[in-house]
Order: sequence, then structure tokens, then C-alpha cells
Amino acid sequence: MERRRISLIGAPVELGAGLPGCAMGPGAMRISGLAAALAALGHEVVDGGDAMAAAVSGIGFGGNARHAPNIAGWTRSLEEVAYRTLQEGRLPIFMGGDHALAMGTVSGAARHARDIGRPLCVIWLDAHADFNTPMTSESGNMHGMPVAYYCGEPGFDGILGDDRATVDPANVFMLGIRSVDDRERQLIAERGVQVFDMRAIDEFGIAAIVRRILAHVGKIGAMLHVSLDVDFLDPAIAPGVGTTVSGGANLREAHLVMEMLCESGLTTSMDLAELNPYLDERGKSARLLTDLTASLFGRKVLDKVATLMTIP
Ligand code: 4U7
Ligand code: MN
Ligand code: MN
Ligand code: MN
Repeated sequence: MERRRISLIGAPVELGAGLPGCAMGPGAMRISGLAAALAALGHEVVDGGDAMAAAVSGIGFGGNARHAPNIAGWTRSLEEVAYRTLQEGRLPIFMGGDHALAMGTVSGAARHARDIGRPLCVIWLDAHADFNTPMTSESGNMHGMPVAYYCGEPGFDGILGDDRATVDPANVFMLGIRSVDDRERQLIAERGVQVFDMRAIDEFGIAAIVRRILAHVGKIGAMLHVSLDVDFLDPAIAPGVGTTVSGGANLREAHLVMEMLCESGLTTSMDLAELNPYLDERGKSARLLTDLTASLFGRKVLDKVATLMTIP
């Protein structure tokens, strides 16, 4: 893989989740050696430290959205960091922090893509669709809302300007989904989000799905944001998350997605979201996130593997 200029950015957002602990995520990712693992693969890596939420007052949209001013502040600051980092020609990896961070990171990537006249595609690796709005959410937890936000759903007034860049729901590809709320299910169907649930992964295999998605992204010349929620993974291999759902992606499936992303060379920005070190088992989930990220950026067992055709 070509040498990338990577910026690690801590995004210790935690009020979007129902449980505290995600604010410790960036610290755990640093301890697990993410920067060194990427540098060992030949990339230029800069740790930009942690971002901070902008101060926001007077935000209050109707409906059910807990800690809306805090999440609005995070959205504004992370949108700007994502935009600026991409403008400088660097690849940002956001170390979360709960998944509300993607309201900002994806919006900033979308603004950069709009500037340079390219579409933005998103690969959303998650047990959940995160397509609630303050009008549909039962929990009020804003980590269940980022996709609705960056796809431009109404109900989040005044966080970014009215001219904010959004993502076409048809360019959002969800993988690993296995827990969707009733009103969310209706909304993702109406908007045409491309959802590959666990059943689709079982039926077709994850490689066939990812191959098709990446071919599409390449064909339309899009930028590609990859957002990895820890609960995409089966809780047996990644227990460090507040919203576990059984039946998730296994180790081999997760690595395969990362290796295919690597070979495509298409990824332009990334989130590592929802790691809750307080719930983890001796750093197991943080280490796995580091290993998966290393796979995406070029770590391989062998340079050239045998193919079926090489067997005489
Ligand atoms: B995550 C939920 F109700 N849908 O809205 C909600 F099931 O970032 C869960 O994917 C949201 O972990 C999970 O609260 C958010 C719930
Ligand atoms: Mn999520
Ligand atoms: Mn989730
Ligand atoms: Mn979660």
C-alpha cells in the first residue's frame, strides 16, 4: 500500500451514549500502540492530541435528544478538524469516543468532498443503523443518530449552518446490522440506505458484499469514510462496548473487510467509535481495534499468498 500521511485525532465524546466510559477510548487506543503500528507499516503518523467540544449554548431542538448542546459542540469542532485535515491532504483517524462523533467527522468529510466535486461514500460497520432523529428516538441517546444527521434528516436545527454538506443515503453502506428500532427501520427503507444485515453476511459472505461496494465507490470516483463501531464485532471478541448485541462479525470477517479496504486503496478517513475501556477486558477490544486498523493500512501475514491457480 502507498505511504499515507495519517493524523490520529482523539474524540473523547461520551454524552451521546447511555453509559459513561467512552471518553477513555482515545487513551486506551494510544496505550494499545495504534500510532506505532501504523508507523511500522511505513506511514507518516502524527498524533494531533484530543479535540475539544466547542462551547455551545441555546441549542434545543424539540423531541428526545439528551445532552444536545454538548453533542452540537462536538459536531462543530470535529466537522472543522475533519475538513481541515482532509484539506491538508492528510487521512484523519478519529479515536472515539461514542458514535455521536460521526455527526461531525462525516459532515466535515462531506464538506471537503463537496469542495473538490467528488461524492462521499460511507461504510458503516455497526450492529445498529444509527438512523434515529430527536423525533424518533426512544432513548434520546445521540450516538443512535449520526447517520440520520449527516444524511440531512430534519430535527437537528442549528448545529451546523443550513448549507451544511450531507451524504446521499444511497451512498451509505451499512454492514453487520442486527438491531434496528421500528421507526428507524421505516426511515432507512424510505431513504434508500444500503443495508447489509448479519443475515446478508451469512447468506452471501462478507467478501462478496464488500467487493460490490468497493467496485461502486471506485466507479463513481468517491471519497470513502469508514466508520467502525466496536459493536459491529461479536461481543466474544470485543466486549469493551456499552451496547453489545450477540451474533456480530467474527475475527476473520472483520479482518477480511479491512484487508479488502486496504487493497482497494480507497479509504480517505476513518472513525474508531464506541470503545468503552471501563467495560473492556484487559485492553482486549482496544488491541483488536489497533490490529484491525493495521490490517486496513497494510499489515499482512504474507506479501503474496498462493492462489488456487498456483496448485499444479
Ligand atoms: B450505537 C438504539 F434503542 N437504537 O437509539 C438507540 F437500540 O452508536 C441504540 O450504534 C443505539 O452504538 C446504538 O438508543 C448506538 C437503541
Ligand atoms: Mn454506532
Ligand atoms: Mn452500535
Ligand atoms: Mn454502541
